[in-house]
Amino acid sequence: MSSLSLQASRIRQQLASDPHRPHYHFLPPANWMNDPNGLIHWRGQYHLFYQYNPAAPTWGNIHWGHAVSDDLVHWADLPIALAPTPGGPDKDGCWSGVAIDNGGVPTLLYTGVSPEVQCIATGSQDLVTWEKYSVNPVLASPPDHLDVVGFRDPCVWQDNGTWYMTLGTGIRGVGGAVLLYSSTDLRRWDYVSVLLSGDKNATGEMWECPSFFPLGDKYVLLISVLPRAGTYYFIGSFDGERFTPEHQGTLDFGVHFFAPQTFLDAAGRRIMIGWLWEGRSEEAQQSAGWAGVQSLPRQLTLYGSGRLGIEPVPELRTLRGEHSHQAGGALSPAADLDLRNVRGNCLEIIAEFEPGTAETVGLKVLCSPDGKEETWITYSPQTGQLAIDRSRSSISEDVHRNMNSGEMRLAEDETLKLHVFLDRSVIEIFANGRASLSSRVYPSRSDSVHTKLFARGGNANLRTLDAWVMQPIWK
Ligand code: DQQ
Repeated sequence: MSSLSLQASRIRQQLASDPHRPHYHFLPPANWMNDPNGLIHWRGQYHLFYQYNPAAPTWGNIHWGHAVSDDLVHWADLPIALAPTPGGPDKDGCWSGVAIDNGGVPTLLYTGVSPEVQCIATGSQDLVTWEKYSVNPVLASPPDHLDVVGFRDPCVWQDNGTWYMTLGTGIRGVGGAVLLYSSTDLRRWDYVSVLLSGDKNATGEMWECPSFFPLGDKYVLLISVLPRAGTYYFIGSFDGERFTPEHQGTLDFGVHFFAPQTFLDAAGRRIMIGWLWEGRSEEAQQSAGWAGVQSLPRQLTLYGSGRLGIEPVPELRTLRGEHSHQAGGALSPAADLDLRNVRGNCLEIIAEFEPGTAETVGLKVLCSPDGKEETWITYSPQTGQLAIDRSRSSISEDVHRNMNSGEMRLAEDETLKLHVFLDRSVIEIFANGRASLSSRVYPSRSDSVHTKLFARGGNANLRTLDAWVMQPIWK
């Protein structure tokens, strides 16, 4: 083991007893992490770079952290990939960007601050050592004719020998937007167009971290909205200059999922990872010594008439430990069904319900025996709302309690299939392969490990439920 990984694993060990620290989601050994960056499947390994403050569990002093994985599940820490260069165009931070394969030369494009400019760095074949281009920045300012707020977060791809780059921005007074550039050599960039812009009253003043890619016979644009209010997707067509959305939706119904990036793996899967930010006070983050987690990798697909499918990658099954199965049965408002064999705070649960006449049906997780702490995952068949209710998740004063929800309608006779991952302070919920809701909760009691099923306002039916205790990804 190298001295770096020894040191990282020591720090991980020290923090491992923190009851809120996830066991099978990626996070750095300590301190602050935000956006995933530079996701790439390179020479058979998955690389994850990330926005990182190595000095404190608060945002600022932004470097690129780096981790590598053989299987998308277990990660090993690598040295910091990018650090601000004093006096350089990234002196105040190396902000978000991507990793690309430029004819065999690993290349990073990222935003240096301040002001926000685009920079480039090339790497060694193991992606561990990076050299910044001596004449950075490669793009110093937005087009003169646009009055923009923000100019950052390159997403770069090659098509027919031409490189394209999108940047997140906002047209002042109008709303969030994505700018499109092109280049033949990654170093000289020409402005092409406003790829898409939005209305500030509907989708915010600024769009961060645009991710633009083909999926099936369509194009997909992901954006993260500022002021921070979640992530949206658009599905549509692209004519080389403009993107015309045909369908749009909320990418994740929980507000904690932000700044996702995607990449294509060698098998041609479009895989997405997003940052799950904390839902507790800065003081609590300071005393924990860490903040920020990456979501589980999710595969994006197109289904039906151009809708977005979203599911956790199957590789996660390798973490499954002790299994329990619950046979089907009736659920009624008279009594919740306490799943005596499904206890813990590191679990995967797959449950299928017939909603019947119930107004709401779902699971209560991380429940204390006396019910003082519990988190409700609910579905309302009449309104199609999938929600998480965190109002009673913790008796601590210090946590976010608001409810998050989004609409996912079931077809007639379609059952509700919930796929839930609990990892201490992280909850990721997938529904029917086409909706996700990620959240953060901080139960304060060590006995908040019970799982129950409920129906309210009518009767529902559980078809079947399987649960597994999930293994940690670090030893
Ligand atoms: N985080 C980065 C920016 C990006 C924002 C800075 C999104 O590049 O716009 O840490 O969370």
